Parts: sequence; structure tokens; C-alpha cells
Amino acid sequence: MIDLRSDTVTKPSKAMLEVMIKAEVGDDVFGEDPTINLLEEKIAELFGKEKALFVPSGTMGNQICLRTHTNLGDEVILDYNAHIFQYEAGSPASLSGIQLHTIVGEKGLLTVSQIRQVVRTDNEHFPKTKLVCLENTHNRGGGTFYALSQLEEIGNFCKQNNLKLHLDGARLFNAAVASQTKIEELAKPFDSVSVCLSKGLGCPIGSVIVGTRDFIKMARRVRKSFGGGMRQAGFLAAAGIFALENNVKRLEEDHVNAKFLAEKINGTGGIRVAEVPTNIVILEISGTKFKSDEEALESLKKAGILLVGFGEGKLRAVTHLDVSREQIKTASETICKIFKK
Ligand code: TLP
Repeated sequence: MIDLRSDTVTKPSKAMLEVMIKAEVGDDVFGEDPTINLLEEKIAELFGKEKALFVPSGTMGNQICLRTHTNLGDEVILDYNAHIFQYEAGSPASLSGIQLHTIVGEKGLLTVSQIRQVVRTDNEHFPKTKLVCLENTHNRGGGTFYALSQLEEIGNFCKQNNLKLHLDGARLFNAAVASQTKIEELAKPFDSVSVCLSKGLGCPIGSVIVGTRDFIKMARRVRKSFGGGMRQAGFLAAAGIFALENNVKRLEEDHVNAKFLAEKINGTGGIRVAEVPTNIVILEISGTKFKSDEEALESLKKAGILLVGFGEGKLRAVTHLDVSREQIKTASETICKIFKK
């Protein structure tokens, strides 16, 4: 099987497992896990923020940040296709009692003028706009990323309007590699960032959130209340440190592979593929012989290729460190064969 469902499907390499097994650990709820402490220090430094906090998942990272930034009934502005809105099981409502105000970005990316239009004025009838959330790269947008100037503009607007700014940076390393911009610069406009180790970086688990010392102190308490306080999780943090050292630069290979795949299949049997900025390829299949996503996915699966449905006649393929260029070649040939009329 060539598994292109997500970059979350990677398994830790032998080299990663070796460093994990040797990690020095302690009880992290007591703050005594030296490997977690080291990972948090490294990430805080890399992101140019005062502090970092290791959390079990990207969803928990986002939700801890949402809760830490807001009060009951506050409103949060974000893109309609944002992971936080589409794929986090309604937890902004159930965990934080907040309201989401969605706007439709261009391939998931928002602009200041769009945000400005929906910020509430101070009126007792209205919810309080407290927070803006961006996603970089944008998953449902097809791996799109922001130009640094766009982020700075949104950051300045938020500061001037007393709004907090959070980044779902699950794939921020992909954005940094693709835009050749330092992580620190991409993170600078934000009050908080959540970044995943378990996507393109190939770790089995883990995300990290960053922010000011005070923010992370509160976030630590929220993490505990959400059940995310971990004990000897340094074994997992060791994978994160390994990934920072070994798996960031190579993301470029995933981007090249995704572009290769897109070029090979675009147009075959009516498949349409938009531009591929990073490692996510969205296949528009409404003009093909398949009547539903499920039917297409089933045929692909029988031929040894796994993709996921993305709704509205779209499928998604994601390249990652467990698929080689050879496998991408095989996948593109197989997809072409399956879709040919
Ligand atoms: N995304 C997963 C699915 O949930 C869709 C995937 O396969 O892409 N932010 C973004 C932008 C994400 O893409 C994801 C995972 C998360 C947050 C959540 O991370 P986890 O799965 O660790 O909770």
C-alpha cells in the first residue's frame, strides 16, 4: 500500500526509536522530565518566544490556546475551512464556551480587510471579539502558506484592535521551508502558536505550543484540566528533538514529490489539481467517471493507493517521509490508470 492519506501516518524510523529509548525521563507534571524541558527550550528559542509547552496533539494545542485566550461567550474569528472549525469536534463550544465567527479565505488564507469587517463594536448585544486564528500552512486550502508581509499586517491590525492572534501552525515547518523564511519570523506576529511534531516531522505523537511566560503558565493549568498532563513523556519528546535535527530540511523532498504527483495526474480522466505550494495535493474529481468520492477511494484502495475524501468532490493526497520518489511515481501511474476513461 502507498499511504498518502496524511503525513500523520509516518512511523518512527529506527534512528528515531533509538534516541527515544535512550531518553532521560522524569515526571513532567512535576516539571521534572529533562527531555521534555529540553524540547520546550529548543522550540521556544526557535520560535523566538519566552516559553513552550509539550502537548499530546495538535487539537489539544489549539484548544488549550483558545481556552487560555478567551472567556465564556467570547467570539473568535477564523477561516471557514480552518481545522479548528472543521475537525476539532466542536470543542471550542464544549471546552471553552466560545463562539466561532467564520469567514471564507482565499484557499484558507485571510486578509486584514476581511477580518476588519467582522470585528464587533463594543455593544452589550454583541459577543466580544477576542481572538483571531490563522492556519499556516492551510490544510483544506491545499497546503497554502502566508507571505510574511500578510502575517505582519494581520498581526499589526490585531495589536491595534486589542485582539489576540493564534496560529494553528500544525505544518508551520512546511511553510518555513517552502517560503524560505525563519520560523521565528513566521511566529513573531502571533501571541500563541501550536506546531505539530507528528505530521511532516515524522514523530509518533506530540505538538508544542509557544507564547509568553504568563501565557504558558496559564496554558499549563489548562492542559492539566483537559487531561493532557503527561508523566515520563520524555521518550516522546526525544523523538521531537530528533525530528528538529533531522527531519526539517528534508520537507523540501515532500514538496517536490507533491508537485511531481500533481503534474503527472492533472488532467487525466478529468482530474483537476490546483497549484501545490507544499505537501498537500487536492484532486478535484467531479469531472471524472466516478460518481462519488467513496467509489474513487475504493478503486484506488484496490489498486494499492490510499487517499482521503475531502468533501465536495475532492480527494486529498499528502506526501511525507515514509513515501519515496519511486512510490510517488508508482502512485501517479496507478492514479492515471484508474481515472482514465
Ligand atoms: N489534521 C489531520 C486531520 O485531522 C484532518 C490531517 O490528516 O491533516 N491543525 C491542522 C492544520 C491539522 O491538519 C491537524 C490534523 C491538526 C491541527 C490536529 O492535529 P492532531 O491530529 O494532532 O490533533
